[in-house]
Parts: sequence; structure tokens; C-alpha cells
Amino acid sequence: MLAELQGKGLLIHHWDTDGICSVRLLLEHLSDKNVVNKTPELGNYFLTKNELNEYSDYDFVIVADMSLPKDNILKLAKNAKVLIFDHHLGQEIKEVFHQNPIIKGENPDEYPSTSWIINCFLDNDVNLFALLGVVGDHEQKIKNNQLTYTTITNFCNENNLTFNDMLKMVYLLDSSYKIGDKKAVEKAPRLLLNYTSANEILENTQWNENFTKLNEEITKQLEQASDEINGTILKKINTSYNIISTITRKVAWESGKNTLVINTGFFEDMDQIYVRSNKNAEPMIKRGKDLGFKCGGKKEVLGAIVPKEKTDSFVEEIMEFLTKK
Ligand SMILES: [Mn+2]
Repeated sequence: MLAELQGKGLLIHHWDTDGICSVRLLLEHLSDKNVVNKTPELGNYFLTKNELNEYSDYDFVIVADMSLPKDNILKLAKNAKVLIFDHHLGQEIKEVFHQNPIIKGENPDEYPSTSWIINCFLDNDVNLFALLGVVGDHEQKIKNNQLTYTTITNFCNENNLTFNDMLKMVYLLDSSYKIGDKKAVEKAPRLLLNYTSANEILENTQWNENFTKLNEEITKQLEQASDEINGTILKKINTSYNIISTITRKVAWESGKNTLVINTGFFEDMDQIYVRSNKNAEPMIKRGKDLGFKCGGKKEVLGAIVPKEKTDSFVEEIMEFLTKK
């Protein structure tokens, strides 16, 4: 299917490790074609009008690890052949090639990342990039997924790596978007194409500098007090770094409790809301979309971007949902 693609191609991808590794795998496969890769404005799970205009003269567009709104996809599909590889929840977009086993009801444990889905699609052997996407999306939690964790452990043993090395690579790859460096995110997939060992990732100077800076900021934000209401943790932060998902994970995984984090410092007129839930968060993702917010996620995760004046009421609704027995 990829072999048939012709002309100029554009890869649009999530800014995280899974998105970067997904593109790394695609680029290797598309090496005979003329392609560029772009990530949306960091923090946006949609394309702006400007981006849509800019992206209107490609012959094919591949979207990786991102559940872009349907109207974005249909706009891209007016001039280009569009393929989507993803594992986020959402509706199937039947007008384009949409490879998303999760939407089709497959077991998420068998498709733990987009890099994994793409690697299967390409018929590749297990490799570092397929697995880094998995570790990026799940971190320690992947240890609860027997099947995949065994694959990771075997790979690590064969390649003289530890699970902690994998985690460190993920933190380094994620450091570009967290620090707000969109250009560096977009450069990463080609850099990885030229890297021949895991050590080259681990020793990348820029990513290591980012990593140190981010750790200082994350520690600072985690030290700030948070509230707990009926077993759900509510935490407000104010940071210009894109670390809300990291903060939410840390709080949720250390406490084992539902966690809702609000960041008032990333966008000028919008707040970021991020939730990790012990129950299925899908009804609230739908609710956020119905309210007209940019909102998405997976079963246990909700992310939303909400106009500042709407934050309180939406947070109240989510808290009610989370604390309801
Ligand atoms: Mn992913």
C-alpha cells in the first residue's frame, strides 16, 4: 500500500516518542519518496487554518499517532491521498485509509502504541523504535501487559539494554516537545534514521540538557500542594513547559487515585486539563467534544484544551464524574 504512493508526501505526527518513532519507521520504508514530516503546533490536537492551507499541495498525507478532527482529515483528503495510523479513541473515518485497531474494538494490550501498529503493518521484526513508542506511551505500566512486556524484556536482553535505558531514551525523545522546541521534534525522526545504536540516543547532548531543565521544573511543580476530593486528586499548576501529562502520570501512578491536573500557564487564553482515571473516561471525552472543546484521549486518559472562562465548570463536571460511585 505504501509502495503505491506517488508524488510529494507529508507525514503529520504526534510530538511524543510514539509519534517520533512511528515516523522513523515510516521514513525508513518511504526512503525512495519525497516526504517531509511536521508536528502540529505543540499542544494542539488539531491543525490550524494556516497549517491546513500550507498542507494542501501534497499528493499524500500520512497521519501518525494523532486523532485529528474529522473535518481536518477531510480537508486534507480533498487534494491528497490520506492514511491514518493511530490507536487513540475516536470515530472511524471511512473516507480515508484508517488503520486504528482500537476503534475497531481490538484489544488495546495487543496494540499498545502507534509505533507497534505501524511496525506490524510494515511486517518488520521487533526493533528499538517499535518498542520505544510502546514504552513512551505506558512507561512502567507496560509491566502489567504480560505479552508486550515479555517482548520488551527479550529485546533488552538481546541488546544489552535495561528497561531503565528504554525509559531514559523515552524521556530524552520527549524532552523536545516538553521544552517547547517544535523544530527539534520534527528533526528527531531523521536523526533516529541515522543513529545506529541506542547509545547515540542516550548521549544526545541537546536532549540531555533539556532533560535536566525539565526535571527541575517537574520537581518544582510536584512539590506544590494539591487538593483531594472524595479520593480524586485535583492539582493546579502554572508552567510554560508542556509537562501536564508527565505531572498527571506521576501523581496518578504514585497515589493510585483518579487525578485531574489543570495547567494555566501553557496557552495565553486557554487552559490545559489532563485526567488519569481509574474508570473509563470515554463519557467525559465525549462530553468535552460536545461542549466544543478540543478534547481527546484513551480509556484511562482525557486531555482537553478549554477557554479559561470555561475551565471551572468543565472541571466541576469531570470531578463529579470521577467521584461518583
Ligand atoms: Mn501513542
